[in-house]
Amino acid sequence: MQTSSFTSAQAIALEDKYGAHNYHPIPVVLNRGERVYVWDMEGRKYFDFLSAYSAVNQGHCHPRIVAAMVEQAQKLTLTSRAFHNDILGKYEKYVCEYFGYDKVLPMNTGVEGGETAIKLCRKWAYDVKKVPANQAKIIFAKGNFWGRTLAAISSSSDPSSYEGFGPYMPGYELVEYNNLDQLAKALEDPNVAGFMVEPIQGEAGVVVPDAGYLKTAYEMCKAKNVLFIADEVQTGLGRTGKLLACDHEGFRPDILILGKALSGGTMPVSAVFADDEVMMCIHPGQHGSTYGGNPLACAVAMEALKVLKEEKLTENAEALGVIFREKMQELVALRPDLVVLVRGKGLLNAVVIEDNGDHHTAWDICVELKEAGLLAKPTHGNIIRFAPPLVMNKEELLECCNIIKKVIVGFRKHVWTPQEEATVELED
Ligand code: IF1
Repeated sequence: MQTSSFTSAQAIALEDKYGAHNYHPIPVVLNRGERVYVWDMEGRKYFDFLSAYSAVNQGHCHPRIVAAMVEQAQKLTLTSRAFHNDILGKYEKYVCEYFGYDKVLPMNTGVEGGETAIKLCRKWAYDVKKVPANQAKIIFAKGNFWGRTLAAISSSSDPSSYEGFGPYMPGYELVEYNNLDQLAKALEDPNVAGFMVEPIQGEAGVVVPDAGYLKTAYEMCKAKNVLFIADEVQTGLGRTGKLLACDHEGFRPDILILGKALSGGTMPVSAVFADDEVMMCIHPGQHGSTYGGNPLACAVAMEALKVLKEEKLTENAEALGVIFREKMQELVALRPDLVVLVRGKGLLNAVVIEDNGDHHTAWDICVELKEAGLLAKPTHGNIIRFAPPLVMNKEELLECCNIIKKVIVGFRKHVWTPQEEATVELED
């Protein structure tokens, strides 16, 4: 029973008055999470099908991760990198062996991971590849998303990300995602240092490239002495049914960026991996972060990775993903007017909604899903991303599929009033 008199409406009003309006959340105020569930302030329980954008792969408030966090927090939380601490080296050894790289560079957020990867790649281009000073180029795929910094939005092809924030970072080139001809053309330039890509484009709407695209792109980069940089901030750590999404195609990126679920959703922890040839291009004073590699992050991330392995979450994601897509495919048959297609890998999936361009339908479905006890959020107007924590079991997944089915089958489109139009901002 909820005894507090502070209501969801009041919590939302406070955010509205005192917080920047850079988000438009689904109107639900959460105050507790456990495994695949979250609860709102009124005590209603929901299945979480966003997992904080895949940061909570291990489930909300995983007891082992929370325990590791509390234990370390009572001993030592932060030293900065001006001094050594007794856990950083152990963490670095653990993760390098876990992912199969010579070295790791610890950071905090995913976007810092991307920035770090690009700095590393440029430095390698000048020191090793011998690209003339300030001429290094990084290729990105259209539709990419790797965060909100100026360097990140400079590579974006989405106006809502970049418009109004120029001037932009030079030295970038965009090619179509899933287009090897365009990549081949771009790779002709001898000053190209790297190709940075998401194995599945998350923000773009869980866009899965053709089988073989990534591996071939990697081989093409190899042939041109260009570094393949995999942004696995969202796709990594079991989410797609393999430890890394690149594992589906059996190759190891030259630079690997991880974040989000590296800490099981408890705090920002990111990491960039490379072998010595690349990582040893960075020297003291050239890169870092006050919090990067902090003892608390190290303890939490090690436990988060142990949980992932010991609870076989990757295997679970693979198995449940097959069932989920099968069930969603049934909805395509049941409501062809509403459900266009389902795509994804493991437990990173999206359902594309037919909305005749109104861009309200997916939002309305998500609001109905919320009312039915399941939280998901639309992206790009008509795509609903479904990404539950990987600790979900089959019974729970089937229960969730039934909730989605009930909502979709019973859904009736309605035309928005001008007032609804004015109050709901549909961007992510
Ligand atoms: C927001 C989406 C997800 C990412 C990849 C790096 C980062 C992200 C592949 C940066 C971040 C986020 C951030 C979040 C929305 C979001 C997102 F909706 F845009 F598409 F996950 F699906 N690389 N993704 O997906 O990591 O610095 O945020 O830790 O609100 O901006 P970060």
